[in-house]
Amino acid sequence: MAKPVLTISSKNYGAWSLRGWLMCRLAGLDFSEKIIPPDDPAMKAEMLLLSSSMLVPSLQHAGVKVWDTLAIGEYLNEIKPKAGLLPADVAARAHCRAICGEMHSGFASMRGALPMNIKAHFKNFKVWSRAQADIDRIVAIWRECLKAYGGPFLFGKQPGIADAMYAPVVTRFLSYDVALDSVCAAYCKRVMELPAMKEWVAAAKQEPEEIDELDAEF
Ligand SMILES: N[C@@H](CCC(=O)N[C@@H](CS)C(=O)NCC(=O)O)C(=O)O
Repeated sequence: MAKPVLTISSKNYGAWSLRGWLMCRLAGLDFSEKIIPPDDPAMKAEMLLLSSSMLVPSLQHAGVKVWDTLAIGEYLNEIKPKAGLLPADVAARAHCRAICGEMHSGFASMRGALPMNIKAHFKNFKVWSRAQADIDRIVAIWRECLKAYGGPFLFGKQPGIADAMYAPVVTRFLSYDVALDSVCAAYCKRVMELPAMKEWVAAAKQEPEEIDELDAEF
């Protein structure tokens, strides 16, 4: 069987790419990655073959093509049930899906004002009030999960889909110098210490291209 392929974009700027890639890693999937530069119009045609939405990440596995990050996470949970990407308990699983859904469809102000940019570090970055409201909600989500399931990850002992969904928020909080309480700061440190995260960050730092005016998450 051909190796699964995950199509992604920039490792420095691609927040959705990071989420899908980290889910594949946490699932223990042996995959190869195909990187499509986000600003290369010539790649659009090829992208349509790889992802029906023309967006990345997109996973090709055993003749199945899955696009959209949450669908990829659910698919990985089905093919790798032992990886524990979703919590085993039905109530915790519902909670996990709810906070992943919030991340997937929400926090537009935070995403717009603080686009993922792993290479950057903006000291004393001024966060505008709507983005701060998103940050406050994210912090409340993290605190509630860490308390309810005992940490060190959002749903307990091992990292899963929820941690992958919020991983680009962790990198943003560090890039934009967002002030955090000790519980959330420790959670960010834990996520950044995951071997897969270290690998992603190292690759992001090696990326040559810079995008000057980035006003939306991609
Ligand atoms: N809702 C989608 C969002 C994916 C998305 O916006 N991907 C961005 C890159 S990280 C993209 O493919 N942009 C390419 C383009 O706009 O041409 C998901 O969950 O996967």
